Amino acid sequence: MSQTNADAVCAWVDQVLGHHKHNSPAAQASAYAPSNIALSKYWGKRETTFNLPITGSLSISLAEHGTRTGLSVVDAPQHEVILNGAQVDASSSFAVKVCQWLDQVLPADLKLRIDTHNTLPTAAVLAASARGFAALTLATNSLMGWQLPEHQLSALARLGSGSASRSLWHGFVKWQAGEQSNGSDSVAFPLASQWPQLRIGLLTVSSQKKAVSSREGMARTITTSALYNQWPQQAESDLATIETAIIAGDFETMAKTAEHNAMSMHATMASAWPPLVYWLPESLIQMQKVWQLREQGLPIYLTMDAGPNLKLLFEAKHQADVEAAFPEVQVISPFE
Ligand code: 2P0
Repeated sequence: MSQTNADAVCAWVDQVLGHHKHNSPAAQASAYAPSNIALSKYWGKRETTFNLPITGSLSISLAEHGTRTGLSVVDAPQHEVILNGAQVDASSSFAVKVCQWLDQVLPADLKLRIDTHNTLPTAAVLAASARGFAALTLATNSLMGWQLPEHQLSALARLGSGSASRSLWHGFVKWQAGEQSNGSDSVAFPLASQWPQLRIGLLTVSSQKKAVSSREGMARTITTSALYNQWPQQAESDLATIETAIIAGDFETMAKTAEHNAMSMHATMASAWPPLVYWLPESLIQMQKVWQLREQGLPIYLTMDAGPNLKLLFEAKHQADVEAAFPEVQVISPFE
């Protein structure tokens, strides 16, 4: 991050927190944030210091599949980061990002112990940064007594990781791209619609850490993929279609558009250089199976993120058929 950009982030944070930046912290605080899966994806930034996206995106949160983060004040020279009970090496990318975020929002002499853990083992295969920075933001808001409005918490979470802006709520959440250079309008908010029959199936192909981070993958795609030129227009159109379909309770349109959106995002990745293919052979086997089942009349769709795992979209009335076809699937009911 250049010094000028870092200064711009500090100036914005100081403006948002005002005199609350120097509040006395509580002894400890804790917060929960769910994982989220984008139905219309975030892939590409117009600015990298504030994590400002080129397009809006829309996600569904995964209920009890998330992260709980506890914070306590420590008398130590550095923050201490604990992940699932184990101390994280201060040089790891996770610890570096967490400490950088904390140093932007806390008084310089305040150091914390950050104890963060997945609430369910399956959460381990879902991207950790979104729920991690959302839980960290909520817990810090509580520890420091900031009492910030939700849109500002969303913007603060975004500084840690773009998709974290969407993980502050349950249900459907929309992150609007915004236009301001300091991101004050690049915030997420929950949609009113509920969809109790909606089911998400996690199909884990691999839980290995990916070789290329989303952050690096997006940058590579934008700079080297000619196909990316068509992405912003499709992404905005898909987002609008999905939002309308959610309001109408139109499963086929919502899920078909989500799958098409994910496949198109992966096409921009594959046409980057060096090519970026997150799929494994087993991913393709499972994808073919989804398409075959759909040909046979089962209304089941898939979405995938920057990794090899599938997320299936279907409704409760087909859960037994989906479980019979994919015995290893983990089914999530986002609204129950
Ligand atoms: C999404 N992904 O909308 C998309 C789909 C991956 C594929 O948000 O650089 O980890 O921290 O802003 O938030 C992953 O991106 O990236 C992501 P940064 P982040 O869910």
